[in-house]
Amino acid sequence: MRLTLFVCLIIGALINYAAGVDPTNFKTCEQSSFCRRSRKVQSSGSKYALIRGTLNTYTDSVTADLINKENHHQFTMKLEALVGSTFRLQIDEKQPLRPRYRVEHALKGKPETAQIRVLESDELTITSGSAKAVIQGDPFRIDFYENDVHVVSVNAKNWLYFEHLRQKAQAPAGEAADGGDGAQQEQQEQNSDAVQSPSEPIDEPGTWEENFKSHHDTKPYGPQAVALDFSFPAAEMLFGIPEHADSFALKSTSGTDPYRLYNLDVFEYIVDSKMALYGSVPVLYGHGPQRTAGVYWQNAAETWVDIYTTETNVVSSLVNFVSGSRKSTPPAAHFISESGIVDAFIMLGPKPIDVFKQYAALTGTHELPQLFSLGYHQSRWNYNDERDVTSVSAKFDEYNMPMDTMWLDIEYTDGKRYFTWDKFKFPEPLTMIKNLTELGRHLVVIIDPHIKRDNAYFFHQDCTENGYYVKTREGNDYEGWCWPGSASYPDFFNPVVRDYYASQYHLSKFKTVTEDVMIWNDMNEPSVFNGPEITAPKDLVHYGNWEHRDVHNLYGHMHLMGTFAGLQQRDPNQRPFILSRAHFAGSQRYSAIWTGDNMADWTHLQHSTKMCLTEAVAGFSFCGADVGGFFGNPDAELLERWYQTGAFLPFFRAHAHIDTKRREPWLFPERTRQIIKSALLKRYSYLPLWYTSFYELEQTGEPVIRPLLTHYPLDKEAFAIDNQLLVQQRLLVRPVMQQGVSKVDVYFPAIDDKKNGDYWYDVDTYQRQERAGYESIPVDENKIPVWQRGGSIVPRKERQRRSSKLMLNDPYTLVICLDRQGKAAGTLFLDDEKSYAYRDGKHIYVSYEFADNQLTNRFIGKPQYKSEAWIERIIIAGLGHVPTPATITVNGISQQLEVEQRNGAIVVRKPAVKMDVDFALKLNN
Ligand code: NBV
Repeated sequence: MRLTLFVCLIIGALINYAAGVDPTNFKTCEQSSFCRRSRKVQSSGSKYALIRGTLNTYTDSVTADLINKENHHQFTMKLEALVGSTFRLQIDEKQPLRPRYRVEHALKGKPETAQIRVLESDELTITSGSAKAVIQGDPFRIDFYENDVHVVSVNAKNWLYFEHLRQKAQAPAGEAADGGDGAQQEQQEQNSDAVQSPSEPIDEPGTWEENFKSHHDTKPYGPQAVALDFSFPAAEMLFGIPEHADSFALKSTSGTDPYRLYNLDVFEYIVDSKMALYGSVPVLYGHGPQRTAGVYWQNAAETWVDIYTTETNVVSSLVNFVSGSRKSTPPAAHFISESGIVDAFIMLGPKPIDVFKQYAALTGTHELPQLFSLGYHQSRWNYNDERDVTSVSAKFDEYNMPMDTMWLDIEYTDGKRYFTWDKFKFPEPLTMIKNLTELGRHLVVIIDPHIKRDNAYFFHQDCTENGYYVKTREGNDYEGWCWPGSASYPDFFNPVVRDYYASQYHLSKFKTVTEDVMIWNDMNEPSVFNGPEITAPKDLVHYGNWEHRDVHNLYGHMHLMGTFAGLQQRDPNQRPFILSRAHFAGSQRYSAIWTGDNMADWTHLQHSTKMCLTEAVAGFSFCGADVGGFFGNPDAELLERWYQTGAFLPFFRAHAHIDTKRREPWLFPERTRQIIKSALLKRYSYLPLWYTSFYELEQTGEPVIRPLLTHYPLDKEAFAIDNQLLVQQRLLVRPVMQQGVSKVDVYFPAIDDKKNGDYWYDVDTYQRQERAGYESIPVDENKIPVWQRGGSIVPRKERQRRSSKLMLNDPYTLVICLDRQGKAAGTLFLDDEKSYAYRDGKHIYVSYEFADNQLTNRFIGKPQYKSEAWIERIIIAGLGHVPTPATITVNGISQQLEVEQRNGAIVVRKPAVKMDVDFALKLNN
């Protein structure tokens, strides 16, 4: 019986995978009763006011009580100032029937608070540095200012909505308490009092229990939604709230469903969609030419976000037109969550980079990854056995293509029992791993969170005996279906379970790997084949007696915490590499992410840059998409273009579904092989830039890849561009992502409103673009359109190796592209590429500057890492003359160097200066 069910589920799953997403497997806002209820407020407004005389003022915060004027329920409101122009607003019930869930573990620590000054008049004005909040009592509203410019309003639309916990008044009308689909429900709604205020307790269908398809949600605590609106008066567009397969600029949700944040395993997801995907990061930004601000809505329950954009607001434009007013309704977002409290961080900018850093100050950054993880990863579901792994690795050598990491998907395990190996296919994993390691390569193995319910499996025994699994309402171990068949799910919210889980990664336990084997955590939304919306039921119970409903979007995050701790404990001096599918705010501290099960078509390729740009501004710089597309078989052209695009996204991995044709590069004709090889080599030549960028991300919170608006905030044309990206402020990348094109339109952004642009140098030819605006750029099949910004210096390594590890001591090339003033600057970071020694200063961090025909270096901190590397070549573009010779001075001794011309640049050959030495290189006029 069980076996039949399992086979049906697997077949069902595979059919689903083959047939594409079935949207009816996932709820719409209408089918989600809290979303429906909370959204209704948009037409009627709500009535919350501060209660006079309840104000308390502290050195860094104010508190006051709030009342719902319709039902008289009371709430506490706390507004706290944080360092770095950020406020935190928390609203909770004053006396809830039971505590409401407050998100833990997303912030990197307790945020540092800042002193405030309070001025009480009709309104309450709270100032902290250049940040100011003005609280209005009735109706409750807060306006936030940065340097006296109004940037964010809270509750300006009066959509605050807080369902207080209450006793169920009476049994819900009829048995059909159904929040799901069906005419019956609609009828019941029509019968209900149409003018009834949505802030009154109403027992409409779905309030106290809810059905979706065959699933029943018992909702033991009843309705408990929270919702609030945020307006951005200085903004013209909104972006953020990954993960959606949609454009970078958020679209209006008028007439559509809101964007949904609910970690889900969506098969063959569709693009241009607001449907939820694997990750949920509730951070949203509003950007306009003068100001950028953001809101981090810290809530881990299912969340929907309605978006109001300026452009689509036809009514307000008409009103403005008629009244002659130039003011339009500012863009706004309405966050709606199923449970928890209001916990919102309002980040006031003023510039895009400031607000990204403010968010990073709250939730942290990825730590400096090991260099190998920035190289190229070769994966598929599955490499079948040891021979397969070894021979794929050998083929990369045979074809002289660099590759750093081989991946093993679920089939390496013994019957999907994680931490075990299939002994027939992989009889000698340690030997296989050693062979890879000796070649300078790594192995990553998958470890999913579902645990096979097999009494002979040690992990299941331990979890059962110790009560480590997530529980049903009745207190039993929850049992769902996933790859192993019947499976249970460790409750990673329990610190004891996390410790246990972490210890499984220790080599004393997981004996068949080495400390160099890294981890891929998949299916951690969690994915449950027979669960509602392919995930866990909301009425499951976690550690601390919290419902799954409260914490759903954090499950993967807690899983990652366990894995990260395990890898750090396994080898305290090696930086862990983890790839995760599910993620929440703060998961970037533990893992890289990828965009899940995309498809081998051009629109999915196009969405790889859109999605990773959004992830990057939400903290996840370490983002990539399956190169080639997971489902389906890419033709040669698509595969080539996908490699070229992937080479300029931070996480660069080819991966494919088990049913796809093998697609390792050598299986394609010579021409394709060459194109892929040159994309790989290009990636490896830029590793020093990627590495330095990740170091700087960790130090400053500045994303590695960035949307154009980051550095061109004034240029409205650039705001929504998401087929181009910046790598720091140094490269502009516009991958070719359309079929059969011989040219692409590239937008060179303007630095001011007079349409002046930076200089941009084509990295292959050094041909210079001097004006802002669109240019049509010819592209052949080999071309990856990439420019280096005039004014920047980029470190590269140009020797071809089998893997990044073998490049450790290879010499550097510095590429200097001059700006209009003949100047340039840039940094380089290097260390042992693997350990935490850099945190004790064992690194070289150097800033190069070019001005007045002279290149100099300056060390940031004392260089304390002994590197064998040296500078082999200096390329200077934009000089306008060929200076022969150049003179280098090291330790007071000068030497003349050869200079030659290469394309539009000059090359100074063999300065041969070590990386930790001061030097000056003078060019003749
Ligand atoms: O483990 C198998 C796959 C994996 O290859 C893919 O990358 C994940 O996103 N996994 C999902 C489970 C099933 C996918 C159909």
